[in-house]
Amino acid sequence: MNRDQLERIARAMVGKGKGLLAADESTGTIKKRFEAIGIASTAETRRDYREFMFRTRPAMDNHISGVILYDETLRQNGADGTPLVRLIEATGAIPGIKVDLGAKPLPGFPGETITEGLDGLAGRLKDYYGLGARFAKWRAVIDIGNGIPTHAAIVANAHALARYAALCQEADIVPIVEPEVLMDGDHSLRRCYEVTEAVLKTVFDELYAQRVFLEGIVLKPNMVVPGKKAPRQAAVEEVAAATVQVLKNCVPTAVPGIAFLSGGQSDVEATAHLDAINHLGPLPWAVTFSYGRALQAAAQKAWAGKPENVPMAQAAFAHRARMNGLAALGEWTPPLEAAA
Ligand code: 5MM
Repeated sequence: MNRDQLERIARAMVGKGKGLLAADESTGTIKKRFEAIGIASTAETRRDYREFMFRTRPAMDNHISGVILYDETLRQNGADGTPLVRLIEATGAIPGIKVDLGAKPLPGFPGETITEGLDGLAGRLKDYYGLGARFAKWRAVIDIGNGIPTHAAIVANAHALARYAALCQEADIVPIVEPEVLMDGDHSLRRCYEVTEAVLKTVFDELYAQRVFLEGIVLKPNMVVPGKKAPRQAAVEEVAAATVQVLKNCVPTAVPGIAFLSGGQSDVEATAHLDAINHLGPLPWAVTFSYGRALQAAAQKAWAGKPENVPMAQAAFAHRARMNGLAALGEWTPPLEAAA
């Protein structure tokens, strides 16, 4: 394990005013996203879509520190034959790879899942390093509902995250540790806080037990928000305060950075929350974004699968990248959205 390299890459992933583009939708997920804009999901349309994002400059250079890819994309060439990984590297961003094989039903625990993918992972990581990946991602999914999450599901998922992280570091790949507490349902902000706290504490216990080098990871958590169907939604400042409090209670300062998922928040909400969190500093870690939907939704809509729409779609992507880059610095303001 090369600790210096791991720490250097982890720090670069959360570098000042930059964040991660989560473009690692599995084939099933991207199909759903494409259906919503009325286009077929083929290897070629997936390639065209991702290629125009990676070619969006200077937004990629200025605001994106790394890109999380799906296996297919890591191996794909652009329309002119240039490997997509090289396009990403040319912007100064670091290529990364999603290595989990998805959340599957947890036997004996109805409504709960366990993320799979540990079998053979050491070999896959070696191949991914050879293909240019310098960080990886594994997402555990914790749902809030009647009687869930159970302690058993939290422990099983945290243990898998820690085993994955240890395997990544052995391969000189920085693990993004992503325990996502979903914002589906009607639970309160308080309930999200309690579950997030239990999950993060268990995750760090397991990382410690598996001897994971904390300086060489990036944490990708949810923010503390009420469920989407909760009767009372929270103010931006409430979300920021609760999120910072739970992180301060659970995340060791050895961790260089925290890069949030957007989890179904609207584009502007995700930006406003990140900005408000960064107003509560100084924080002991760099705090930025690792957004999928909140960075891509506007660009997907503008593109709609039509080559003539690419410049408009690139402008939409560049705008969200810039807004979130500013939020990572605590320098975003609502009027900047209108100035788009
Ligand atoms: C981009 O979506 C990622 C992959 O999802 P699937 O494995 O379900 O296809 C997802 O893990 C994503 O990286 C995170 O949830 C963050 O994305 P959001 O949209 O929540 O910011």
